[in-house]
Order: sequence, then C-alpha cells, then structure tokens
Amino acid sequence: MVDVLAEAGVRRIYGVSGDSLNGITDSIRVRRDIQWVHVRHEETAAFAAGAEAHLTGTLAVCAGSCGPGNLHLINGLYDCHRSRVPVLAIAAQIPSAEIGSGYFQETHPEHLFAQCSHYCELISQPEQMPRVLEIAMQTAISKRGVSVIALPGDIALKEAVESGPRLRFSEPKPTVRPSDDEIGLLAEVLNHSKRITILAGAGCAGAHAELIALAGKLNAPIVHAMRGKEFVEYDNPFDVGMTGLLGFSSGYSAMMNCDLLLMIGTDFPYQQFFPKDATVVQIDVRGEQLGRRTKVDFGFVGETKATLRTLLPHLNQNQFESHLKESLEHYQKTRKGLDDIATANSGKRPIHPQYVARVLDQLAAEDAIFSCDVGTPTIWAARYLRMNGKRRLLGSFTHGSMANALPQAIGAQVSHPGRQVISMSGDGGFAMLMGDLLTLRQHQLPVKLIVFRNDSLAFVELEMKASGIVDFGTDLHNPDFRKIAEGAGLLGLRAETPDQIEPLIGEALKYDGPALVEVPVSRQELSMPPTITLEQAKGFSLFMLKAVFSGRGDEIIDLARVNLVR
Ligand SMILES: Cc1cc2nc3c(=O)[nH]c(=O)nc-3n(C[C@H](O)[C@H](O)[C@H](O)COP(=O)(O)OP(=O)(O)OC[C@H]3O[C@@H](n4cnc5c(N)ncnc54)[C@H](O)[C@@H]3O)c2cc1C
Ligand SMILES: Cc1ncc(C[n+]2csc(CCOP(=O)(O)OP(=O)(O)O)c2C)c(N)n1
Ligand SMILES: [Mg+2]
Repeated sequence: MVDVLAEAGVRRIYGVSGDSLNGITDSIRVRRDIQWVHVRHEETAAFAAGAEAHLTGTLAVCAGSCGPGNLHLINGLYDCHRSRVPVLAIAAQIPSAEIGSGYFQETHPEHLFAQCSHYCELISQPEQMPRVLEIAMQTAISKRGVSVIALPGDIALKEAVESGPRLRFSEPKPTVRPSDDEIGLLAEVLNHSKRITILAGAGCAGAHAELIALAGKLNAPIVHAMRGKEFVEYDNPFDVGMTGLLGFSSGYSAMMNCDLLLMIGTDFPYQQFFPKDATVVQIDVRGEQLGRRTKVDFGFVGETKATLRTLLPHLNQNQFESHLKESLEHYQKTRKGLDDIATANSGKRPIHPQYVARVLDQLAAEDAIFSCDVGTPTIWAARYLRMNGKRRLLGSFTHGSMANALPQAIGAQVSHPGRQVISMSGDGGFAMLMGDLLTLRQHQLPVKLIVFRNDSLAFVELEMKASGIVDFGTDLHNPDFRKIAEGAGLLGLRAETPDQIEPLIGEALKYDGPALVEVPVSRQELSMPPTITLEQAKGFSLFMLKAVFSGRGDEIIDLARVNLVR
C-alpha cells in the first residue's frame, strides 16, 4: 500500500497513530520517500491534507486509527470534499473478525464517510490490493474530492499478494469545451448584449490571460466569488471586487445593473445577490453545476481556458463602454472607503482589525500563503489581502468550518517548506484546535499565526445583531495567547496599541521559526454588506430596541463609535 502511494507521488501522510494503523506506520518508518506527519488532532490532519491538495492540485493523504481516530477526520474531510480537492483518507478499522459484534471502538466508516466522499470502501482481504486503493486514488483525482478506504488493522499486517502498482499512466488531462455549435450560440448571445458583467470563480484558475482578454472584448467588469479571489483579482483592469454579504458594493451593483451576467467557473451560493431580470449565461466544467444557484438562460459545459480560447476569435468588440466605466468608478470609491477604515486610528485603541490585515498584506512576502479562519478573519482576508498570482489564499469557504486556518497553515508549510505561511486566526477558531500549536514546534514549521483577539465569536454576534437578536453565548474569556505560544515553544508577541502592529508583525515574519502575534482588536467592527436589505435594517433597529430594553444601550453607543466616529 505504501509502495503504491509513494509511486503515485504521495510524499507524506498526516495523522495520529494507533494500534489499528500499525501496519501502515511501520511500513512508513523504514523508508525515506514518504513521511508520517504526526499532528495532535485528526481533524487537523484532514484540513492539512486538504490545504496541500489545494496548493499542489495533486493527491494528499491523511489517516486515522479505528473508531474515534478516524471519526475525528470527518469535519476536515467534509471541507476537502466540498472544496473539491483530491484527498485520500485511510480510516483504520477494528480487527476484521470483530466487525459487527459491537467491539471496542467499533464504527462503520463506510457509512460515516459516505456523504463526504466519492468513494468509500472496506478492504477485507489482501487480494483487493492494490486495485481498491488505486480506484480510490483515481476517483479522488478524477472526480476531485475525497476517497476513503477502511482498512482493518489485521488486514494491514498481512503480506501483500501483488508486488506493485497496477496503474502507471499519468493523470489524464482531456480538453473539455462546448461543441462548435454551442460556441457559435454563446458568441451570438454575447455579441448581441450591451451591459455585460462577468462573475468569475475558482474555475478560472489557470485562465487569467483568457479571462482578461474576454473582459476587454466585452467591455465587462469582472466580479469575483471568494474562492476565485486568488486567481481573478490580480493584474486585472476590469476588477470591481467581490459580491455577497462580505463583498464590495461595487461588486454587488455591477451584478445587479447588467443586462447579461456571464458566470464562469463559479458556484457562488447566495441567490439573493443574483440579478432578477438579466439574461444569465453560465460556463462550468461540471454540467450538474449549471443553474444550481440562479435561473440560467444559456448553460455550457467546458473548462474555462479551452472554452474562452475557442470563443474569443468569434467575439466582436463590444461598443458600450459606460457600464464598465461606471462599475470601475464605483469600485474605486468602494476601495477608497475600505482603505480609509484600515487605519491606525492615530495610535489610539481599539485596534481596527482592518488595519492589522492591511499591515499584514503590506509586510507579507510576494509569494506568501495565507489561511483565514471562518469568522471575521475571512472578511479581512477578502477585503485587504492583495493577490498577485503568486500568493495563495486558503479558507473553509464552502464548508464554512471554524478552526480551519491553523491546520491549513500546517499543511501549507509542510508541503511548501520554503514559503512564508501566515494564519489569520480568530480567537474562537484558534482555541478550537489549539492543541496543534504543538505541531508547529514538533515539526519545526515556521508558520506565523496572527490571532485576532476580539474576545468573542464576533461573526456570530454580528449575525445575531443583523437579525434582531440580542447576542448571547458569544463571549470568550480568553487566556494570554502570547504566553500559551511561549509555553509551546513559539515566539509569542502581543501588540497593545496600533503603532506596535507594524513592528511586531514585521518581527514575527522575519523570525526563523514559528511565531504567534496576539492582537486585541475591536469587537464591534461592522462589516456591513454592500447593500442592507430592508429585513436587515429592520433587524438592526430591533436589535437596538431590544438592547436598550435589556440595558445594553452602552453597547450601541460603542458600536456607533467604532463604525461612525473614526
Ligand atoms: C463566513 C463566510 C462568508 C462568506 N461570504 C462570501 C461572500 O460574501 N462572497 C463570496 O463570494 N463568497 C463568500 N463566501 C464563500 C462562499 O461560501 C463560496 O465558497 C464562494 O463564493 C465560492 O467561490 P467560487 O464560486 O469561486 O468557487 P467554487 O464554489 O469552488 O466553485 C467553482 C466552480 O468552478 C467549476 N470549475 C472548476 N474548475 C473549472 C474549470 N477548469 N473550468 C470551468 N469550471 C470549473 C466548479 O465545477 C465549480 O462549479 C463566504 C464564506 C464564508 C466562510
Ligand atoms: C465548527 C463550527 N462551529 C460553529 C460555527 C459557527 N460560527 C461561524 S463564525 C463563528 C465565530 C468565529 O469566532 P472567531 O474565530 O473568534 O472569529 P471572529 O468572528 O470573532 O473574528 C462561529 C461560532 C462554525 N462555522 N463552525
Ligand atoms: Mg473572535
């Protein structure tokens, strides 16, 4: 089994060992070409493998021992599967003769992982190997997502019957594009439209030049969806920002004010941000994605690069410049508005998280790899990190799980030893998988952790406020994170005032080893959506009423101070 993995280019397995995994870990122990990356929680292993797979585009592997060991993988595997990154999970199983007896640690991985995998099978005899493993790997790679093999510890210790891998071909990379007739139809629809907006997502990876050429031909502003940020936003004269609750108002209005919306490689999930009257055209490599999020008038199956390359010669130059011009002007205003709040606040507290993100963006390396926790760090990353084609951005954008940033940073750093890796952690998210701080020292991983300490589950608090609920259950009584970092053998730093942000982040980034910077940031930073719906506005006033009734009027004043009086 380990031979097959190594032959396929797998260089490491993330996991926590256990009796049922002994066969595998013992095989790894004696060889140099594959590493066992020992983490402190299996969820970390799955997120780390997902990060590696996202960054490299190739198969990454994690493992958990029987029962609770592999059960801990599950949330991370959901994230990998939903983000469509190729990950193989080895779920060790109890001794084969005990299956079905309610034995110690017995679970049924084939059932547990069915929903977060394309392929999930039990190996019950050596003759199934390497075929079942190879099917699992092929499925993870070709369908993009998770495959799981459940392997009882006793079977793993048996002698192999086959002597080596069966499959030796390289990964197939066919060209997929719409038929000539469909390209003709697509060109005709685009050639007859005036105000066109492009919504581009992660499916535009590797097609930057084609996308820019398309926008030029169509005079179309480009709005991006969050997972498309790292591939779409940079060197892009047509960029008008993101849309969605965390988006820019310019992204929102470019989508709402077009006659034709051209969706390319995106699964942007929020229906209310799609225009109601525009013609919608969608291009996606997966047919089942067409029309999933909004009504689509013309759907095409194709990879972005191949499709746009074939399409471009058929397009006429769009002559209507006003939509692009207005959208770009709107973007400049929005960008300035966001930049104006990312200030040091004349050295006074509270520290604005936007400022921290801005400084991080300015000081980070040209090819830094960032990860951001679900919660407000996702907002700051979306709005203040500048991508450039070399930088990368990891998050739990589709599954939306907290505590993703540190584990993803681990996978990024292990698989990219020379690169600067920065985790933008929430104080809630960081604490959730904080045990893996120890992994940074154990494996000498020079990850830089920036902990946005707002002493709350601030994103949830914001959601509660916006829906008119008085926030509850969101307080965090935090420890001294700097001391925890020091205790774990990291460089621990804490910024007290805005003017310490730059020097301390600079010091952490230069430090030759893992470092944590704890930054107390204001709790009540409103990350207002690009447009406030009537319901949300109502929600806010209701919140204010309820808060005043419950004697928390001081908090409203605080909220106003942070957001209005800067
Ligand atoms: C707290 C939080 C808040 C969020 N708020 C926002 C927000 O305000 N705005 C926002 O945009 N996102 C937001 N997100 C992220 C959001 O949930 C989605 O994950 C994101 O919008 C999807 O981005 P995407 O469409 O680029 O990527 P995906 O969802 O990964 O979609 C990519 C699509 O491209 C297709 N594809 C892949 N490869 C190719 C190819 N070669 N050619 C053609 N097609 C291809 C795929 O089949 C898929 O349909 C938020 C997430 C969190 C955690
Ligand atoms: C595993 C998990 N639990 C709960 C949630 C709901 N949730 C979303 S964001 C968030 C708050 C995150 O808090 P923190 O990491 O401190 O970031 P902040 O928003 O405060 O900056 C919570 C509880 C979730 N997304 N995932
Ligand atoms: Mg917090």
